[in-house]
Amino acid sequence: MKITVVNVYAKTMPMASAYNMSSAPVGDPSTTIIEIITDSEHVGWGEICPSGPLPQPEHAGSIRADLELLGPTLIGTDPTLIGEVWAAMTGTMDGGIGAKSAIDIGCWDLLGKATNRRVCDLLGGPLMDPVPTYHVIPIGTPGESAGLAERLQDEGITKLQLKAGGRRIEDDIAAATAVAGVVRPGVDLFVDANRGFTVEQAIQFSQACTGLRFDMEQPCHTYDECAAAKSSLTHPLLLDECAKDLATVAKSISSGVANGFGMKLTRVGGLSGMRAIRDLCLATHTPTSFDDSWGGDIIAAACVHIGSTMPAALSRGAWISHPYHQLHYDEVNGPRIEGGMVAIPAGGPGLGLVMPTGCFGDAIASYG
Ligand code: 0XW
Ligand code: MG
Repeated sequence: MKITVVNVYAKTMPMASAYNMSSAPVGDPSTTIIEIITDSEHVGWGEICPSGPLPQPEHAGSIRADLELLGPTLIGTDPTLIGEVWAAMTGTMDGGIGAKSAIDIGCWDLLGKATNRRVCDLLGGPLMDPVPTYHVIPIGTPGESAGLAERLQDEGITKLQLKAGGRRIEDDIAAATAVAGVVRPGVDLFVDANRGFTVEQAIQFSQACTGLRFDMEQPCHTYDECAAAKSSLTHPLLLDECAKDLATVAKSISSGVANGFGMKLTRVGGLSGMRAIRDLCLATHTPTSFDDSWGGDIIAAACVHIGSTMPAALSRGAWISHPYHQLHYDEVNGPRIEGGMVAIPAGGPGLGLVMPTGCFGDAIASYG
């Protein structure tokens, strides 16, 4: 199989409900869709959608600029030889991990279609189907947050992420206390400041909430700041944004800094990079989630496929943004939350999605 054309599409994802976090509210993100056309009957789909230009280094414009370099490089390569595709990409540019990750996802989709296997099967096989997910409680008042936590648990959600940061620490302490007070047995709670706390604030927050059952996710901006806070925290520490690569993940585990991860596929190399982190977490009994920043059915399907291959005891869930935009590309097979769980897309091999013709309009760029 050879890649003949790479098409790039842009699609705005209007918000269906408010979603704010310490760096900024999420406002109608623009997703980038990659269509990989080959000299066979198979087409592969990849996607990356930052939630905005503040919560992570990459944004729609930088990703599309990276694809201007990477797209031509892919022409003539065999997408089912994913290591060779990565060699071609890393031989083209040092950066661009987001665009490279989205291309990686499209290649796994094609490998599945070429071998008539689902992506989860190619990754070792699903240990769960459906897969647990977690739901975000945006930054709000204690009453709003506790009320949403109650409703979500009534809907079967068993993992809750409370957003924090970007306001008075007392307000975050009050919200966390209110939510922790309504979390039921068997439900996991974690408080994600998205890098919004200083070291001092992280320590103050944790010590003020001592005795409340939750994990703290990415409280401070950098790895070093989180490491500095760690010994003074009275809660397990999860790393997300600063866990930029396998080396950092390995270091954070071996040093005892990280008790788990919130992991985004397109920060670490797509399904290929996430597979390596999954395997390291398996080997060290370290829980991780399988997420991305935002996006539609394609990135959601990738998260659910690889999330299904993690034993439940080490799974922090596969997060999808569907509840906040309510959009599907594939109305039949697109991932959705039912009873706190997401089923593996069953539309066929690869990612299991059937993309309607022309569903993304005209390409904004085409290579090949
Ligand atoms: C909940 N997420 C995976 C989606 C949003 O982009 C924020 C992110 C996180 O946990 O940081
Ligand atoms: Mg996070």
